[in-house]
Amino acid sequence: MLLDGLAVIEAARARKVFDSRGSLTIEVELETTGGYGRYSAPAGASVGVHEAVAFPRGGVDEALRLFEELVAPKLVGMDASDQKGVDEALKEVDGTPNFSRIGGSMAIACSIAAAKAAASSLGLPLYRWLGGALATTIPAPLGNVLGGGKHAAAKALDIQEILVFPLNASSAHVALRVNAEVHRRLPKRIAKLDPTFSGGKTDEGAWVAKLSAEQALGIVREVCDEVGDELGCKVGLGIDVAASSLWDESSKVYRYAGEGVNRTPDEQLAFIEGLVKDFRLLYVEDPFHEEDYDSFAKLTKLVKPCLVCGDDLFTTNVERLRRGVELKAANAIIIKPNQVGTLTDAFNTVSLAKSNGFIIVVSHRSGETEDEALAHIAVGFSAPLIKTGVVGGERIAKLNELIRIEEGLPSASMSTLLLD
Ligand code: 2PG
Ligand code: MG
Repeated sequence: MLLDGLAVIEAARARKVFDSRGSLTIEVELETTGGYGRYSAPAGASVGVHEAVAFPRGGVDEALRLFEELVAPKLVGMDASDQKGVDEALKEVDGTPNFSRIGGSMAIACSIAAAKAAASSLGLPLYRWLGGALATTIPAPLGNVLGGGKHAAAKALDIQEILVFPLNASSAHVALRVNAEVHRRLPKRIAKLDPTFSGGKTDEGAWVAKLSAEQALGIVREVCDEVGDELGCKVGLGIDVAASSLWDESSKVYRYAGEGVNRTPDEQLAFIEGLVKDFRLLYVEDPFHEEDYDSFAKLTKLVKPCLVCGDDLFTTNVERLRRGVELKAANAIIIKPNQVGTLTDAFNTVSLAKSNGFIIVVSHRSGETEDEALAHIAVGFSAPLIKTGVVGGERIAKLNELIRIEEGLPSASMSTLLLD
């Protein structure tokens, strides 16, 4: 939809800002005739090899130089409401298959800033601009409460994230409260099992403790059941193994350094299947490394109705998802717009996922900015789940936005899932 000249980009600016890890990132702002949009790019730590390259050689400074030289002149004069056109222009300027010239961070900052500028030009909230009348579902928050892997500074849990999510919350407010309560009650339980626990947190605000996977899942399961009973809401439990970070390609084993255990792919399959059964897991992300579609398929078949979700496996990439659909390698997919660099590409992947019955999980990165747009993207894409942590300003920015979106949307209903 073109907005009668209201969304013509009149000025484009980019600058260096900081993310939640204190690392440099790119922020872009676009001024249109009748509106304005700004977005700053997040960054991963456990990065999939098939993701868009975050920055060109030469880093943030080179990205900024290319913005001035190539990107801004191309964007100025375009219509921000022509999202496809803007995203194609970014690809054209870049000229590589993975944004290695201008950087995926620059690309996604421009792409989402354009969507925000278009929404603002038309006087619409971003979720409405992206999703139209269909955008009525508030996603359930999937939040990381206990973690380790590449998100912890010290040796901790080998599995990157233990995640909780409300299954039948009556409102966004209740949903957020459920996750916050689980997070709040964990330290006491952790301290009983790990005397060295001193309240440390991962990059995403999850507690860091020296526990085995079974110990960690045991206490989180207990707390989920307790909080669920008190707040009248069933609480689902899940994990993000981020198994590519554990995989040792030369010896073909998963190395659990914290536990001092190595697992072959078959042992890994049996281990994860056991965790799903023992702890009633309803969500398992990246249980195998990013090339092992076959093991993903075996697990998906074995643990139904548990969601088996591909993050590094798919990297929000439509071709990798197509292969996953053919091989029945998963039944859920993480959608991280910065993995592909444009909203259009993320949307194309979402469409393929939905038409094949995959659950989409719109997700933050471990290095985040204070931007709230992810909440709008999740609602706009009608995602049943949004993965964006539980605590910390950059996580809360998205979570609180869900409360505001719900308030402004009389037809809103909270997503409920996996109740049968
Ligand atoms: C993940 C993410 C977010 P990162 O693996 O799902 O939790 O981590 O941004 O480091 O890839
Ligand atoms: Mg992941």
